[in-house]
Amino acid sequence: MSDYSGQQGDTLVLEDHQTERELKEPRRVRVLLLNDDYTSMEFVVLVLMDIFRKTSQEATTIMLAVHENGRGECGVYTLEIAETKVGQVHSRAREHGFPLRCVVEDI
Ligand code: TYC
Repeated sequence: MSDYSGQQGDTLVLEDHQTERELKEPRRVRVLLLNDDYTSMEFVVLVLMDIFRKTSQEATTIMLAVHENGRGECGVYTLEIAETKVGQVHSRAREHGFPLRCVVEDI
């Protein structure tokens, strides 16, 4: 939260609780998929293709990495887009009765 506190010539004056960087560039975060024992591999590949716009090959590689390592990166997005994608993954998984989890992580 920050207040825009004025303009002095061409200089934008900020309250000290918001940095200039935050005003210029939205916060970017990493979206991770987490492994579990119940979600089917086929479903994870479809999620990666539909929600994260991966090709079939990319999706398969990411799914296998998550299966092996416990977690894996789906992409880097603005916080708002990342949170939307996490919600889409969880809705889709629950519709199909899978416990698939997806989280946002600071870069
Ligand atoms: N471990 C799952 C299985 O063996 C597959 C899986 C991969 C599940 C990635 C979740 O994010 C995941 N069916």
